[in-house]
Amino acid sequence: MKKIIVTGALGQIGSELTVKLRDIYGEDNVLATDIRKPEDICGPFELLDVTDAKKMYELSKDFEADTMIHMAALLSATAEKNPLFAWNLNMGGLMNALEVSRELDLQFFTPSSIGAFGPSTPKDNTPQDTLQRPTTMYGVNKVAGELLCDYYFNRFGVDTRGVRFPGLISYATPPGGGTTDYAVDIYYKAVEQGRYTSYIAEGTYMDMMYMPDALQAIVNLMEADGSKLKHRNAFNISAMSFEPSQIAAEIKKHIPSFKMDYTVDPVRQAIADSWPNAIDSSAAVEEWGFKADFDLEKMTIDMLEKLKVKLNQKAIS
Ligand code: AKB
Repeated sequence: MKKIIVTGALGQIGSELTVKLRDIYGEDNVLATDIRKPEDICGPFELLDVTDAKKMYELSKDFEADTMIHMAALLSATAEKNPLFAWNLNMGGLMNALEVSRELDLQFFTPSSIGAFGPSTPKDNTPQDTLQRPTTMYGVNKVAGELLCDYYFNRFGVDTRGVRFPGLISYATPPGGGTTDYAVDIYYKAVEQGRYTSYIAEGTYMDMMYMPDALQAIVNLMEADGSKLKHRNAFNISAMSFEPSQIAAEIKKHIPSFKMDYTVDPVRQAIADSWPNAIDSSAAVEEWGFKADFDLEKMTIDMLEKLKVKLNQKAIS
C-alpha cells in the first residue's frame, strides 16, 4: 500500500483508519472520500458517492492509487429499515469499487461482518468455513460481497482481501445504525449520566473488538504475503465475546454507582439473536498472524479514560 483511496472515510472505521494510514504511509498518500464534507479538512479529501462509478474511477486514476479501501456501507439496523436502499448502496458501491480496482489494478480491502452468519450457523466457536444463511439484508449483502470479492480474485486476479468484523468499539467516532452499537453507547452514557438502558437483552453474547485492534488488523492483512492467504475475503476475527451485563459489570468496577436496565428493541434483538455468540479466529491467526491486544478489561479502562477527556467531564463514580 503506497497510494490509498478510502471510501466512507468519515464513517466509524474510516475516520480513524484514514488517520492511521496517513501516519504510516504519509498524509499525501491517502485520499479520503465520503458523500459529505468533513468539518475540518486536513489531508487530501474529495466528495464521492460510491454509486457514482465514473467519479470513483476518475478520482482513483487521478490520484494514481494502488490500493482501494472500500468502507462505505449501511450497517445492519439501518439496512433493515430500508432494504432496497441498502442493496443499492452496499452492493452497487462494492461492484463499482471492485470494477475500478480491476481496471486500475488496485489492491482491494472491504470488510465483511459477523452479520454474514445466520441462525443456522453454529453459534459457538463459529468455524471459518460454515453455513451462511443470514436473515438480514445486511447479511445478504455481506455474503454476496464475500463471494464477489473471491470472484474478482479468482476470475480477474484482483488482490482482494477482507475480514469479518465483530462489533467495533471506539471513543473517537460514534457508529451509526449497527446492532452492536449498544456496546459503544453504554460507555458514553456511563460517563455522562451514570446509567444506561440497553436495547439488547441480558444474556445475548456477541463478538466485539476495540478499534485500535481493528485498524491494525486491516494494515496487517493488507501487508501480509498474499501467497499464504487461503481465505482472502472473509477472515473471522474477534477479540472478545460478552453480553450486556458483563460489560456493565466491568464499567461498575470504575463507576460503582453505574446502573443498567433493559428496554429491548425487537428489531435489533432479532438481528443479534441470529448472529454467533463467539467466532473462531484461528484461520486469521494461522494465515497472517492476527492478534488483538485489548480484552474487555483493558478496553474498558481505555474507553472510560478517553471519554472522560473527550466529554470534558469527571466520570460519575
Ligand atoms: C453492526 O452491528 O451492524 C455492525 C456489524 C457487526 O457488522 N457493527
